[in-house]
Amino acid sequence: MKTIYTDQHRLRDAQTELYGGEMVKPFERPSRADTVIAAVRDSDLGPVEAPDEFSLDPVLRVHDADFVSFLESAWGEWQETGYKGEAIASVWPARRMQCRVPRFIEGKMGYYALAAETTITEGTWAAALASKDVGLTGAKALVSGEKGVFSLCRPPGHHAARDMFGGYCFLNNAAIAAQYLRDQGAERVAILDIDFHHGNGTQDIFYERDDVLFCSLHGDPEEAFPHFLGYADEAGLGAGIGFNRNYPLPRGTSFAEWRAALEDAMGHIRSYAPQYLVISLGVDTFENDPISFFKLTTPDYLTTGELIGSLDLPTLFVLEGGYDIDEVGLNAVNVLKGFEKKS
Ligand code: SP5
Ligand code: ZN
Repeated sequence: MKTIYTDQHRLRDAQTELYGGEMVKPFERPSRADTVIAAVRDSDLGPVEAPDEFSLDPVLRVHDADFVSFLESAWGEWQETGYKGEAIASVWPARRMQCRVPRFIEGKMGYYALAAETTITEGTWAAALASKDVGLTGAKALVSGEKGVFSLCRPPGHHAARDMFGGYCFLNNAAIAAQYLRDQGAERVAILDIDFHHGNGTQDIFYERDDVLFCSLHGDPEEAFPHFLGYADEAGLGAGIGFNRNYPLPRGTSFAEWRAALEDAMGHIRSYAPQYLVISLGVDTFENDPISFFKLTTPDYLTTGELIGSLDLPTLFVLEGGYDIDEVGLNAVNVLKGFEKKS
């Protein structure tokens, strides 16, 4: 299978993340993608290709225009204040306050942020744009008849909602790609999110729709980020009822338990009979991941890829999380290898 990749991801190089009350070096750092592309090149997976450039049109199909303008200008506006640090949200429209966009950047940061760990920096917007191009180029290759494509996206995307960034995400690469597939003529697209964290952004974008099925396996939001979405009773709204499925799983979840949830989700995907499948591929389910609590091992990712391949659907893999820098490449590539073996 082809891998779509660009070095432009390095433009996202934040120096700070708010973690446990400290400012630490971000877990979501450039070396993640460097490790993954090295593992792809070391494998016999197939060619690495550069992305095409797309306009903002496919982005505006899933994100609000004011949010997109905010992302574009936020770093410049933050710099104009004279603040010395990276742009960070510190105040929110909390309960019983006014949910409107203030003029000053500090207010805008809180309006558009869903979490404070993710700063905006020089180069963040350029990297986010390149990352969505990586996703869209993969989708385009599927439309041209490829069976499986790996979009090595960085920064990741699944936490980015219609009008919110956070969880290391700015533009929702998987959602943008899925919408593009719809706009190219597919009637039904399924998104299966296997990142450790709930794909709150993707759920938000498609929650009221029946043309995109969203299934997510993740750490129980009672205990895991993003805490305020991802519960099992979130089934969709309006036309979307029944087309959103969450599988919150407890601390210490083993592969056997995780696999049972995966197979249940796969059953729903099979009955939905989509033309395309988009996988939000996070490997922060790994036993040694520094910020997560599942217990998957490196060989489990091969099995995961085989299971996904057994759906026998044109499949786009979009990279999301995975923070054990030493193993993130091998684990991600194992999913892809497993898929190729089976499909
Ligand atoms: C794309 C993606 O994987 N985003 C994840 C963003 C998570 N950010 C907040 C992490 C807070 C982690 N708290 C973990 C406590 C572990 N001892
Ligand atoms: Zn994650």
